[in-house]
Amino acid sequence: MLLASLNPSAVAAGHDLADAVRIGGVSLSRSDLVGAATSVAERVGGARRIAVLATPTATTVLAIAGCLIAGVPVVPVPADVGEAERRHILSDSGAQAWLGELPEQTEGLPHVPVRLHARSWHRYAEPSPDAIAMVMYTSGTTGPPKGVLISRRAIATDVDALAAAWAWTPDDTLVHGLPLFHVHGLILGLLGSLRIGNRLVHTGKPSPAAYAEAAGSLYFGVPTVWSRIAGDLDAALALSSARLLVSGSAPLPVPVFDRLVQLTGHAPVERYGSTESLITLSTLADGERRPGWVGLPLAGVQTRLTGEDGAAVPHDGESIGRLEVRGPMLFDGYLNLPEATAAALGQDGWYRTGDVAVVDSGGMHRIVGRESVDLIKSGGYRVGAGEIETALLGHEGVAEVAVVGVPDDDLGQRIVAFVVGSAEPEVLIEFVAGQLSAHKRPREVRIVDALPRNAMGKVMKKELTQGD
Ligand code: MLC
Ligand code: AMP
Repeated sequence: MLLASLNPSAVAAGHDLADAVRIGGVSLSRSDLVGAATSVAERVGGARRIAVLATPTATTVLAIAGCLIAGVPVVPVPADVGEAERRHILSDSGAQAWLGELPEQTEGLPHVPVRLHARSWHRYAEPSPDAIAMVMYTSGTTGPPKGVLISRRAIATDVDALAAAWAWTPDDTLVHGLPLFHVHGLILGLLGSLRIGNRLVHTGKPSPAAYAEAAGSLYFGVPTVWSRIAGDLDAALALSSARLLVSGSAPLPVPVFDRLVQLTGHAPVERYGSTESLITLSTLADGERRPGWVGLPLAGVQTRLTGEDGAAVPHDGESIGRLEVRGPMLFDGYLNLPEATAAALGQDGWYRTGDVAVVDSGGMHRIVGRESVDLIKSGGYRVGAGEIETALLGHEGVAEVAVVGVPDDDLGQRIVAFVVGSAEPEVLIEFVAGQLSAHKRPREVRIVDALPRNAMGKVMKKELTQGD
């Protein structure tokens, strides 16, 4: 079973857990989860795809678990989604209804409510591991977000490999406050917990105070979260009683790693992955944790580095190459995009991550950066420059635009838009927040007279950020 801890026979035989999931002020026992999620399954069974507005609530947890019990692919929609992105996700995915929380605009789709107190004890057959569990939208360098097809097998094998790497067991209490519409918070945080059977405390937002108060054994965070905790003495001290602190989704700065060691007594475990590959590399609970390095391949994962000419790059700890990964946790392609799928995923099963890396002779990996300046990581969110540029060009006060990621102590990268035009910066920031999603809004808009272009007319983005 994908959600192994929700096995109705085991729960009936006394393997209940009173506070299996705590979220949004609601505590769900394991039998609440089985009964209410199976009742959801009965109402969506047979649907082709279902959209879930992934707010951090018990409703979202039951909606997603219910779809997975019924074998209906879920389309998680960002909780802060804007108009254009919502329309794109719904039309591209062909979702047939909203399940659970409702957005401001339903785009004409019917709504299936989730009833927290409904119960069903129907037994569903486990769907095939090949079946798609989820269509998760993620940014590329150009165009609108792509729907990544994630199978049940990918989720199960990834969670199991991480459990082995981190000694993650039902005895853990996992704490995190990450969004439930991306791999980190949803697949690892929520589905991982429902598979392994540990307690999950979702803090709503990943604030240092909420993490400190939750008294967990296992904590997940993006580097922005760890950097904020490292700057909050009380919160950091409270985490010293934890078992394992795990960082991922973006590079963890070495000074933050060092500060966490100093204040909490724990060297954080770092792991690396993506929406397309799930998590493929990690340092180990009982192994070396090296600042600036993201670890070894998980069980079943192979990696390789290739040079500009396609030749293999040696694993000598210094030579830089394009990172490719292969393993059972990889995606099944992008929905409706055979060309983009072929460009990213070879016939031989290797996924071109778009990251450049070095590997040492012991198999330890360090991520050096991204191949393209047009994929930005801000607060752990992946944001395509092209997507924001297209949105801004839709505003009448914008004639030309270039979007870049500028180094930022808190967010890793800060989204900055350089605009030629007459619009006010604040108006443009709100415009993007309303069209795409609040987390994709530029934090800064700089109005300029012209953009630096090369002889071909292409904007020279590196020149734009030289002073930052
Ligand atoms: C919100 N705000 C706005 C706004 N919307 N201001 C102006 N205009 C708008 N439209 C305000 C909010 O009210 C809030 O104020 C403030 O801006 C900051 O809000 P925010 O943007 O939500 O929070 P911020 O502090 O910037 O977020 C940091 C963060 C967040 C770390 C909490 O970036 C985050 O949750 N990141 C996680 C991303 C993630 O999970 N990535 C995983 C991808 S999977 P106030 O007053 O309320 O503070 C992946 C695979 C892998 O990568 O390897 O894991
Ligand atoms: P996403 O699809 O949002 O999961 O983003 C995937 C990208 O996040 C990867 O291709 C990397 O660029 C980046 N990433 C994830 N984890 C790490 C990490 N531990 N260190 C550096 N970059 C990371």
